[in-house]
Amino acid sequence: MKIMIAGGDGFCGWPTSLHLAARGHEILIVDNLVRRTYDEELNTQSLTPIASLEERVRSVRETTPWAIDTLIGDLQDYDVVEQALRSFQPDAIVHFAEQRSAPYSMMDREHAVYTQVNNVVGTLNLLYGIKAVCPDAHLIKLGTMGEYGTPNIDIEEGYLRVEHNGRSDVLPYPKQPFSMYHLSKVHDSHNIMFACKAWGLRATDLNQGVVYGYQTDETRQNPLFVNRLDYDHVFGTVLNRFCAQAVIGHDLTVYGEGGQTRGFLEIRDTVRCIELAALHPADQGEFRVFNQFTEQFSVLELAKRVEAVAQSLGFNTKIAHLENPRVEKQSHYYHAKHTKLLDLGLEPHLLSDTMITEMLQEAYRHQDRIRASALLPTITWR
Ligand code: UPG
Repeated sequence: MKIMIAGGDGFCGWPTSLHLAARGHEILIVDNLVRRTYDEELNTQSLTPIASLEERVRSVRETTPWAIDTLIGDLQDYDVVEQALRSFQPDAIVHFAEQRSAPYSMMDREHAVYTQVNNVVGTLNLLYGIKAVCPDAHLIKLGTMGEYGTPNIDIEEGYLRVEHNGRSDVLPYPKQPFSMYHLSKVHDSHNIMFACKAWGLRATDLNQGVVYGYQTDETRQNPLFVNRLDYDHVFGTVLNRFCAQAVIGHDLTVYGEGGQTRGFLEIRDTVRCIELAALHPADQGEFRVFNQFTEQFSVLELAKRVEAVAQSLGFNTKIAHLENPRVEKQSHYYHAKHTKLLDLGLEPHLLSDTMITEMLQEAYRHQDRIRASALLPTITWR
């Protein structure tokens, strides 16, 4: 297949590009490299040293038979979108090209507006571009489990059967997102659903949980393929942050009680889920939703797992309960369905102590790159 990967330079996009290329698909990465600019703005950096996109793709060409091309551009510019789609004529478009940090979106008005405009306009341009250029192509959009929030009932995969005043219908599952960022994904979901209905496009919204890990079989193959690993309070996801904190003797930063429960998955499952969605496209006119995670944990459970493994390796690791900078329930019911990707053949890599050990060892190897000032949360929701 010809697969365009918008956001192919990022944390999920780069390993997905490699994974799909290694399986013989022809890849076009479209990316404006802004993820690297956020690091400069926030005075932080990936824990792992990463090559530039140019170096990454050059070394793919020199050392593998994989086909990856790049186009540097911003999806907010419709000409870029149309040019990419016309020249490449993709069968599928994977869309990661969004500002994906909740804290970043909550910094102030400017960052909230940037996040929502960037995300919503980029997706709208893609939808119009697909309609104009390749209406048969399958849009695979990264959504988030954070669209649903934490309702006191089971979370379904996208849709809920509702009985009301003696009638019943299957309706989009109610959305109670956690941040201005998560809201942008809700807006996207509505726009994509409408485009499928009105124009007959085909789309899959992958409501992904919190990702941990950073290496895949392909990123391990060459030091220039290594993926980024964020540990800072803005872009680092919680388990990866705990591993970085442990190796420099920093307390594990549990926000509040730590009863916040979320769906999680390892990055090796992220790339496989995208592949499964691409291999089994949505029907023409269908807006399909999959919940993309493999296990659920509370934040405190994860902290205890990391604490135990780190202590067994000789680190002096402790858990600290910080005042929660976010507005979120800290003790709640959580049960989210996630069977559709399993039905397509996903074989999950569940969280293991071996995995945590590898993460700690890797973080320890690069500990001199950790900026302690980037660890404590300074952005509040209030
Ligand atoms: N948390 C802590 N301590 C930390 C960091 C986070 O207690 O040091 C808590 C946080 O309050 C939240 C949970 O951990 O309850 C998860 O937070 P985090 O790992 O930052 O993930 P999200 O903010 O949910 O966002 C990530 C991705 C986003 C994606 C989402 C999927 O950044 O792009 O949509 O996971 O759920």
